[in-house]
Amino acid sequence: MAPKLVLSTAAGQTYTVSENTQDLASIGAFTRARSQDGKWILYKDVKYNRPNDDEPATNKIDDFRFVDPTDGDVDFDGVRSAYLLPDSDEAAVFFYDNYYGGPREVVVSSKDIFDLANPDGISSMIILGGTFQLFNQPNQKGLSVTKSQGNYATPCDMGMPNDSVKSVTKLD
Ligand SMILES: [Ca+2]
Repeated sequence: MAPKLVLSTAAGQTYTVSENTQDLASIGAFTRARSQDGKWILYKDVKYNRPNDDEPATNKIDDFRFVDPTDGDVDFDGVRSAYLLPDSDEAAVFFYDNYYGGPREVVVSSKDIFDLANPDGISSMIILGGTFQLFNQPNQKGLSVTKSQGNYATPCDMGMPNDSVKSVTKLD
């Protein structure tokens, strides 16, 4: 089955997305979502809660929510962007803002993840499976922590100071 997220307006109009969509606000005012396949993240603002590229967002815990097929219809007032998590139990997703906001990078092995094009660094992550070691220097060097499958919404949850992760490696 292909990933599918069905969005509804308060008036009952629906719109279906099957891939990452950074601007739903220009399409309609969506207040409800249902995943027919795939695990998605809904955001209250466009571009995964970072409407201005140069400004890291000040996301709060209620500015996003996860939705998967077991949730059924989910009320969420203002679905303005949606992200489909990779269908993998081997990957991790690193986010540049708290609470899974902003630009993101999917990592499946060892990689330097700090990107100079971004004005800041990693602030949250989701490990879909396996164990990853995070380093505060490029090329898997420097201070590190090791984390396994789970959702890490803040730098505190990740065990690394904000914006300090520079490289990662997958351990298993
Ligand atoms: Ca950041």
